[in-house]
Amino acid sequence: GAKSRSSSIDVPRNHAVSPGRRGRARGTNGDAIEPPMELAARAHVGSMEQYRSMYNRSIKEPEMFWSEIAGELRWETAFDGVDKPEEVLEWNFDPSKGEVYVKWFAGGRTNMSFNCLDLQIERGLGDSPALIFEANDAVNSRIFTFNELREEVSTFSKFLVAQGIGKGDRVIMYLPMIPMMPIAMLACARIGAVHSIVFAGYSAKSLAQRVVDCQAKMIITASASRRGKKIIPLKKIVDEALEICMQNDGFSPDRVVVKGNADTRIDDTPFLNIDDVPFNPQRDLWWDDDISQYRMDEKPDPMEFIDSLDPAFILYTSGSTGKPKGVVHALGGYLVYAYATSKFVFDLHPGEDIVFCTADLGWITGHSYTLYGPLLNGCATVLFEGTPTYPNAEIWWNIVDKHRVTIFYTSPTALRTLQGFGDAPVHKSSRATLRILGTVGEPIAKETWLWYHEIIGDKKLPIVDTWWQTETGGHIITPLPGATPLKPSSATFPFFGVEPVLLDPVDGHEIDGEGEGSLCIKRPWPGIFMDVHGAHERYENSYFKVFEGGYYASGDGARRDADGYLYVTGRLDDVMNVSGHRIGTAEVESALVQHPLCIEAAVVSIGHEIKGETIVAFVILDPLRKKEATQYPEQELVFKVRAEIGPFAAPERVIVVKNLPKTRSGKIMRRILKKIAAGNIEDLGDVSALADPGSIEHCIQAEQRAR
Ligand code: 6R9
Repeated sequence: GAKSRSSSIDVPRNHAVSPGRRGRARGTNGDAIEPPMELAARAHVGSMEQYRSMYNRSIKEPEMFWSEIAGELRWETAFDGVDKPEEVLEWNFDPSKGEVYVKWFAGGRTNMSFNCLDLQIERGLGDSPALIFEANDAVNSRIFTFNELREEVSTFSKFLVAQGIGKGDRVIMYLPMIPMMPIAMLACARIGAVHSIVFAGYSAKSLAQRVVDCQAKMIITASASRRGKKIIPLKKIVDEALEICMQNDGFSPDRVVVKGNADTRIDDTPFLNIDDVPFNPQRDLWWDDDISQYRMDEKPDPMEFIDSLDPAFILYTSGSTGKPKGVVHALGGYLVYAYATSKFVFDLHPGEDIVFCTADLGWITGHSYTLYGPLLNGCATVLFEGTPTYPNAEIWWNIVDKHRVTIFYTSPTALRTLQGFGDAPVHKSSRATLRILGTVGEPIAKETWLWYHEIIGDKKLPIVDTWWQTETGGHIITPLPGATPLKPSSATFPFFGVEPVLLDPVDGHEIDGEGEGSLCIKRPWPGIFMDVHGAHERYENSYFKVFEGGYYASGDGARRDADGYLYVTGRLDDVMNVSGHRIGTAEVESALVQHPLCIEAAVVSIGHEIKGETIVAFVILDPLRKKEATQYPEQELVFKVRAEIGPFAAPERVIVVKNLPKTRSGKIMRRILKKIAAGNIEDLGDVSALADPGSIEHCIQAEQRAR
């Protein structure tokens, strides 16, 4: 459709407050909270003026802007464009003009592991802490300096090479948050192998699907994971997954490497007897038995510089169709963007800051901000194996005090959980070393934002509400802690190089000024993903063909206020967000209908106090199978979803119905089911498209009966 392509940049120009002054700002920006003065004085970006001028340059001269930042890292071979800046970035976002592609820093050769470790050691940080491991049970804590971490990584990369893993080979990790995970990730990066982390809460079937999709040559796992008082037998799940791979696809990875974990009793914790871990000597290796011989190995370190456009990793994420997408990030762009966003958004100073990002390494937040971003900036990162409420709700704040954490980054869902325990557990800690708080994963309600600010931050600390996605590699819309006046629940303004627009969902025109629309991005930033693994048409269809004219469509909606502040409101498509986990309605529906009892399913999410959203499934049972059914088909269907996807995707309620509200063309009207599930039946909106109006009354009654 026709659209105005204004080149205006949505950053408020009339911001009347000088940086560093706290309290009330003048102008329309009434209640915005100014950055703390001491922070602004030392920050990489210390005022809105500085942000604006850097931002404008990043849009006018992106090649120069990003070349300079890339130059702060090590390139074995310089990327093209040192003399001709226009070669730094080549791209096309518009499928009507040809294939969609983005190429940053082509011709350059670099290495993630080298930049995270060797470069920092060269700069004199060898004896500084790099990885601070806090176990589920505190007696198992351990700190690795940059030197020590490089030693571990180098040893493990020698092992990988000896196992026949090389550049481009895919390695899946299904591991708890223990040091072996970052060590294995950095070792893969060191030799150019492509890691794909599968969050250890996924089921055997989900793991199998990913193993086959990326044709993994090796799987690295642990005997078990320990989460609070729970033991999860990971190796057993891996064996189940590989059984499924063999049966369905005749595929098997060459090797499974197993790290012994949770095999000792600590106080009254449960543990896993090592003899109970299934082990296949033809295929499996114990990490602890086989690594030691490489420690003393005289062979040279296998570190290899690789092309900027080679894949750094694959990470699977949910979309609006049933099959998860393997998001592929290119090395050069991802490296530069993880580095730059960490530097500016967390205001990192090498050798000084200590980052505690609570995200599991199985999610993108863990990749970019638990591991790579802090190390690339010469900062220590905290790796916490446990949960926020074990042994009690003080644990995170104890870790903050114990390790003198300066940057704390978590999700609204975790904050809501802790808020439920009241303020007392927080007040037992000082949190005096903290400088910056961050949030990510879902919209943060004003109430939670204020609790974070007042109780955790003692009203002194800025909160960076960072909006971004697996696909974007790093922060996209976010405050800068030393510059941006904050408004609760607003992710504020775009990061450098990002040009966001709000598009009208109906005709696709750009909405300028105050308004609400579909959040899209007009041009590439270095962290943008380069493909969907093995499915380039999905890359184009899901992200670049949603609107005409060459836009990256995020799938989220957003609102812009009169001061230009952006508020991300949530997904516009069929993707749900449960406790910060992305889950497609189609994924859950396809799990449900795989149960012989279920012939049709419609899944929606409704608001939930702690989880943000929770899942409700409407199902039609097979009348012919009713007799063989158990007494509790609803429960069986919940188990089915747990087994197919993982416990975090289980519906909170399953409601049995005889028919579903559909349009005449057969599309399920989830909008109506959502209201029925939430008990919101006064105003169901426009129901004129319904094929059978009686289905609504039927579903309402079924919902009420099921309560
Ligand atoms: C980084 C990450 C991405 C989806 C995204 C959006 C939601 C993330 C948010 C946010 C509002 C924020 N989301 N951060 N919504 N405010 N600050 O979470 O990646 O797992 O791919 O999820 O999460 O809906 O589209 P991912």
